[in-house]
This record gives sequence, structure tokens and C-alpha cells, in this order.
Amino acid sequence: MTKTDQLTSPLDIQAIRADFPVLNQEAHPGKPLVFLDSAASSQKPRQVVDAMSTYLLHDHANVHRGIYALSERATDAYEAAREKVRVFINARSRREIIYTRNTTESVNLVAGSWGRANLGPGDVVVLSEMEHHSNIVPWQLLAEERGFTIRYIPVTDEGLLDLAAYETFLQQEPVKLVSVMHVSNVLGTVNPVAGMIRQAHAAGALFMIDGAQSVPHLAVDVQALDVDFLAFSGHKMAGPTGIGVLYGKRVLLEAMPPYMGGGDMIRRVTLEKSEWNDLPYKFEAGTPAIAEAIGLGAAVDYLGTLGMDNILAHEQIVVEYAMERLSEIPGLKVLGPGPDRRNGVTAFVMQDLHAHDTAQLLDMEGVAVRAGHHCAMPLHQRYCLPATTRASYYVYNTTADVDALVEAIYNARKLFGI
Ligand code: 7TS
Repeated sequence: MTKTDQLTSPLDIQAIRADFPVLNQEAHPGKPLVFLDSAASSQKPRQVVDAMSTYLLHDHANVHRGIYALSERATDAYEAAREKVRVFINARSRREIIYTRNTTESVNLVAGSWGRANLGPGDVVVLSEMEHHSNIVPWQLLAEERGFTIRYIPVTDEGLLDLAAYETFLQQEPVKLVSVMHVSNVLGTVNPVAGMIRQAHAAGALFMIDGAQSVPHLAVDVQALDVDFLAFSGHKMAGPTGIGVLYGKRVLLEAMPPYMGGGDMIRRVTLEKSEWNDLPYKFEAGTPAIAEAIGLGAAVDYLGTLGMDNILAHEQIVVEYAMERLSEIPGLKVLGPGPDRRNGVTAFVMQDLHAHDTAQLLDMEGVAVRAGHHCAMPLHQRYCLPATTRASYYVYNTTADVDALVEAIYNARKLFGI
């Protein structure tokens, strides 16, 4: 903890770090781990692991099936977690919270169910050039099958969405759906989704938010935004892998056909035909990830106790400091807009040092970052970059971590004689 953190962060970061034992280790002998890859997957606090282990050791049975106390207890815990998620994103009803495996599955669910039923030749789906592959490829697959058109909102040199182009699409094209990320996993850009949603609705289009990089870091209120679908992953928000969420407005989910068939999603099956279960179960075929859902509930409790506004305020301090320190390094360029319009990540390129070499040299110093295209190849093509090195931050990171990153970059440069 540096002086800056102590003076301005609304949170006691050292107490928070004590909840994450994984952070207290050496990456290599004599090199303490500096974990700067939370955009890929965040670490999990003890509280989440404890909730899962209590369930697995004492309360496990399949849900929605057994007429016995243990199964009822498991069902109660599984459904209580759903209620926690509902409150966390301020959905109207528990029925609007569909458990999935991750953001990717949530987007595929909307494409495979709503998209297959509603899109055809002449229709337009609007995405953006900065999307993660998980919000591009499902639409491309479906467009091949259904014959609709995909338009991409361009990204400016600064790393912002070209909103004039967006408006033109909405005015001139028969847009049925806009699906855009809230926060970029490469540029860090926080997109102005509230206004974009209002514009889409005025043009008669639905709006889906990819919230993989926003829901973990800032308060997302689906009613205030009036968003139609919201997708996010548990593992990026202090929860476990294997659990994600699709929020959808009830009226839309009710009208959508099932995505997968099987047990739990039906009310009645005959050899000729089947009737679907009520929401949210219509979209939850088969035995679900019960322990993981309970872990997600515990993660939501954990983040709620810290307060999403406090988490955002703390991360702003760290990201602002990172932008300042990184910009001191000669030949280094951070992608994306200034600190007032970004959150969570700093991806950068350096003259004379390849992104992967940089990440490898940083690892030697104990600093864990990611290098590559971060599943956003079109965005990297937009900037004519094969790869970037990305440091990403969460509530347990401090400005001292940024100092360690910067020092490791200077050491890497020395090693390469730069
Ligand atoms: N959308 C965004 C904005 C993401 O950052 C990611 C994962 C996904 C969707 C997909 O999430 P998943 O849980 O379904 O895999 N992003 C990253 C990343 O930046 N590095 O590793 C995974």
C-alpha cells in the first residue's frame, strides 16, 4: 500500500487482500506475485470458496427434484443466489435471471433463441469494432444461417465508439438488435450505453449489453438503463468459473423458444411433443452448476459489502495512476481514452519490444499480465497491431502494483538494451 492508496481509497485494501490468499505468494523465488490479469479472470476471496465448500460438504443434492430435506436445502441455496443476483443488477423479477456458464453462453443463448426466431433477410444487427469474439462470432454463425446483415460501429483513433455512425445505422437501416460491450477489455473504454439504449429503442431496436467487464467493476442497474438483455460472467467478479448470467426482460424471455432441450426445462413431455417450464427454468436444461451459482451469490454479497461505488472509486485511482506512470516510459503507448472515460485495464505497445516478450519478461519479475489479441482481433486489426500487453486491475490491486509493473517494464527494456 502506498501513501496515495491510504489517502484516497475509500476501501481498506490490505484487509481486502487478506481475503485473497492467492495474492500472498511468490511467482518465482524472491519475486512476489503482482497479479494484473483480472480482466481474464479475477481471483476469489475466501468467503466465496467457503460458501462453495460448505455447500459441497454439507448441503449437496440435485436441485428442483428431491422431495427430501437435503434437496430442498440445496434448492433454497441455489435460488437464494439467484435472488442476490437479481438485487445486484436491480432486475424486476427472479424469473429474469437465467444461469448460464459465462458471458459467451449468454450471448449464444440470445442469438440461438431470440435471434433464430426473429432475424432474417433484410434485418440488421449492430455490433461494434471493439467487441470480444464472443459478441461477434455467434452473430456471424447465425447470419450465415438466417441471412441478416451485421453492421459494426467504427472505433475512433482515441478508442471511442463513433456515435455519429451509430446514429446513421439506426436511422437508415432496419436495425432489430444492437449488442455492444459496456467496458472494453482492451481499451478500457466505458461506452455511453444509457444514451445508446435510448437511441436504439427510439429506432425500434432491442439492446443487449455485454457486461463481462462492467458488472464486476461498477453498479449496473438494468431497470435504470432499460436494457433488454445483459450478459456477464461470475469468474470475472470474484466468483467461480462455470457460472454466468443472462438477464432478459421477462416479456422477451417469455416469447423466446428454448435454447437447449432436456430435463428441468419442461413442464410435460409426451412422445409427440413437449411443453416448456416457466422462467427461468425454460432456459436451464439439465443439472446446473449448483455450487458455482452459490459461489456467485457469495461473490455478489462480497462485492455488495464493499460497495460497487467504492470499488469503482478505488479502481479509478489505480488506473489513473497507471496511465500516469506508464506514459512516463519512452516509446510506450497505452491504447484507449484518458482515465475519465476508462475503467479496469491498460493495454499497451512498446517500440522495439514485442507484446509477448514483454509479458514473459514481466513474468520473470513476478508481474502477471496478458499478451495477445485478448479475443478482440478485429480491434487489433483496426489499430494495425498484432498484439498488445495488458495489465488489468481489480479491487485488490494497489498503486504499489503499478509501481512494480513500471519497474519490471524498465528492467525488461534494459535487458533488451533499450
Ligand atoms: N466479453 C468481454 C468484454 C470479455 O472481456 C470477455 C472475456 C468475454 C465477453 C467472454 O467471457 P467468458 O467468461 O464467456 O469467457 N475476456 C477475456 C479477456 O479479456 N481475457 O480473457 C478473457
